[in-house]
Amino acid sequence: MTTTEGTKLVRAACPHDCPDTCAMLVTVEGGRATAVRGDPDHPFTRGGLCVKVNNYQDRVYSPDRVLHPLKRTGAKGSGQFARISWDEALAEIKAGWTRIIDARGPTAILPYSYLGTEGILNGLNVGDPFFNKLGATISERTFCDSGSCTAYFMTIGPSPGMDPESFRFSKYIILWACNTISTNLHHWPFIAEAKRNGAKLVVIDPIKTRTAREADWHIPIRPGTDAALALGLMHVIIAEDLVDRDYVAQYTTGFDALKARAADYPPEKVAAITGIKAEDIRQLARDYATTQPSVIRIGVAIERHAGGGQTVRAAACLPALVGAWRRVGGGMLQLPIWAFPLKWENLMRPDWLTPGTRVLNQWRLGAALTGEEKLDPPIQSLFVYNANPMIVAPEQAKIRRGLEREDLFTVVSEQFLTDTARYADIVLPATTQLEQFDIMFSWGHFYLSLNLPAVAPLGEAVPNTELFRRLARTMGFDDPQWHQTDEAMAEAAMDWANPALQGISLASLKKTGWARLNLPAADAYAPHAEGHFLTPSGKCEFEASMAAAGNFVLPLFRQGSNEFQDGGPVDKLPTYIPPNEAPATNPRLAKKYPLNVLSPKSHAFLNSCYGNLPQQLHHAGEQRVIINPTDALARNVGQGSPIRIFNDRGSFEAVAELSDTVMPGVVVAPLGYWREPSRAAATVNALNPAAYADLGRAPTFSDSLVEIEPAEAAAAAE
Ligand SMILES: Nc1nc2c(c(=O)[nH]1)N[C@H]1C(S)=C(S)[C@@H](COP(=O)(O)OP(=O)(O)OC[C@H]3O[C@@H](n4cnc5c(=O)[nH]c(N)nc54)[C@H](O)[C@@H]3O)O[C@H]1N2
Ligand SMILES: Nc1nc2c(c(=O)[nH]1)N[C@H]1C(S)=C(S)[C@@H](COP(=O)(O)OP(=O)(O)OC[C@H]3O[C@@H](n4cnc5c(=O)[nH]c(N)nc54)[C@H](O)[C@@H]3O)O[C@H]1N2
Ligand SMILES: [Mo]
Repeated sequence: MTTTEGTKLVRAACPHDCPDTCAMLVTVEGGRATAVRGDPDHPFTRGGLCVKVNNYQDRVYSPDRVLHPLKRTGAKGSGQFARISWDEALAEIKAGWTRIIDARGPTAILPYSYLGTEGILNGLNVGDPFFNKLGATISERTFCDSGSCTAYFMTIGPSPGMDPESFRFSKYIILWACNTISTNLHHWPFIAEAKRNGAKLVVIDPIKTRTAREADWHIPIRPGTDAALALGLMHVIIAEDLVDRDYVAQYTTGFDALKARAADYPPEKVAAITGIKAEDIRQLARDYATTQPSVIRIGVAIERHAGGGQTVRAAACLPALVGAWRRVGGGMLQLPIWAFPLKWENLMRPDWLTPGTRVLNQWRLGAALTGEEKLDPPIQSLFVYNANPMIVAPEQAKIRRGLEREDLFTVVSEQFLTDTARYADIVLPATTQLEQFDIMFSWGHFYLSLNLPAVAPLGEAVPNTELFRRLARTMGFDDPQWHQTDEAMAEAAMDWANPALQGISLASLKKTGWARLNLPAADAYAPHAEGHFLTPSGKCEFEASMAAAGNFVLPLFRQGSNEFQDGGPVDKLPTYIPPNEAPATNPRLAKKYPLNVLSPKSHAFLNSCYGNLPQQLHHAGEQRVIINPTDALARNVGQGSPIRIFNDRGSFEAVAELSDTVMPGVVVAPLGYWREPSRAAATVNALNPAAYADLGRAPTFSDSLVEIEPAEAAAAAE
């Protein structure tokens, strides 16, 4: 862009797995990036970056970056490595994999990845063509919103839903299991503007988060009981005749059946389940139904318990019931990502899948590696990129035991020696966003962005696209796929002829950096004012016709495969499935472990990214667990004192933060701290279960009971 002497400004886009996908401007002086800032002209980013990313250049130039291929020299996990060349690393991989494939076949190899970068080229699907071609076990990646997607598709279909910018026009906003100020910061100004214009903001969350503190009404709820609340709201809306009958008649299916279902959830019963007063449930239902346009923003956290999918089904029925979709600023926001016309088949190459190839869900990593899950052939090699399973996946102790296996050949592509990479046999160096080209969609706004490389790759780091080109060459694959440049891949990744991309091209993006999809403007966008839902019936399906075929996971979360196993029957109507682990449903377990642990996102980390970097660690402080003073007193736990948090799955240590921002019976351990430097070499996922939620194989992180004791007591007892 603008060039003064030796200085240039390069257009980039934040790579992180976050709804905001900020437009960034990178200052480069003498070939070195010296600053990043938000693009002030971008209508969503508006010039600001968050505490995680506003010093991104320090991530790029961190002395801890992995800049060369490494080979393990010490015990697994010791962090002892020696530098080797790329040729040596690739030769090791070829030898290891050839041996394994000859002996046990390619499904003995398991790829494991998620969204270290969200770029369309380097992100979710970058490894799929390679592993599909290789015939490795298919990795089912249901880390985030998979249950929500299945439920949303069953109810509304793959609709972008409301424009996040249209929140300016909302009069009643419900943030449901969503901590916007920490996890979707750039959406906040639109909500704040609505508030200034008189909108009411309600936050439904067991914790009084930064966002809940800004709300007109914070409603604490027992974790995992949200579907009961949604059904209770429907009960009141129907009983008090607050239904938009015309909208329901024209644009929905199954109202009578839904009415009968909702009849089972009178406010008093729902109060006993959720811990919310019956009068408050009535009030919320009346205000939500009558203050139009009203909108529900669901967070990803809403799916993280046994009934997570049906919870999203229930929430997605509410806007149609009250006719909220009729007006700009009304409806629901799940993931606007469905607005981006991608050519997924070019990204994933499902045509290279071998029918019947084994699928392994990523929550099962610990069980698979330890042999608890009987697999034939067993997993002999693990290839991790864009992910840090030791920190983000449940059953941490099992994962560690699995990664310690001497007979497991582990390769990790990383920017840093994470808790996972420390267990690798081979580590491959990965570039950061400032060193690579990518094109970015967003799951929080309607802008397509281009990320141009600002600086040359550091050391011998390579983008993921190049990583898989090299692996393909190593394994003898020579399809045109592996000869494409990144730009050619970007051309092939999008359906440029789609009306949503009219007037937008790679060439135009190179000039502007970003462009709003060709959709109606935010003040005119009411996608379902007259129905047009993207379900089989074209209506909002209270009674989901797709439920008859059972549960499913979107192919994009499973390398393009649409062969789903274990799809049991699904209730056609939204229903309340109680948590697996709660005092009301599992009193025996709750006697031993009375506290429900939540592990939401940290304000200063991005999942586990930045858990090792000084600015963000300084902001976050030591790993702490927030506990209500009543619960703390009963356990002899004082402010700032060291504690042990445990259940039958594992334990970790942290310091106690006493605060009535969490309801009694709930404790909070923010996600993202690294294991190795922690007090007892363990983090919160040591405690969390690998059980699936009801739909889309979503995780059950909010469905986990624990107990807490002073750490001294734990030490004395040993
Ligand atoms: N700062 C920061 N921002 C991020 C991320 C990050 O790590 N850090 N990660 C990004 C990613 S990958 C994602 S998916 C999004 C997630 O963004 P959010 O969906 O906002 O995720 P969380 O912070 O995990 O959870 C939000 C709130 O849900 C509440 N909650 C948990 N269980 C329940 C429940 O059963 N019912 C109700 N009503 N509330 C519940 C938690 O208390 C928490 O305050 O954030 C993205 N943005
Ligand atoms: N307890 C609990 N567990 C959770 C959650 C929770 O709320 N609570 N949230 C879940 C959710 S919503 C999500 S999305 C997942 C996130 O799971 P992950 O996507 O695994 O998240 P990160 O911890 O950020 O790990 C990404 C890794 O990729 C690396 N990386 C970044 N860019 C690149 C690149 O270009 N190339 C390569 N090769 N590597 C790169 C980063 O350094 C980082 O170590 O975690 C899930 N796990
Ligand atoms: Mo996520």
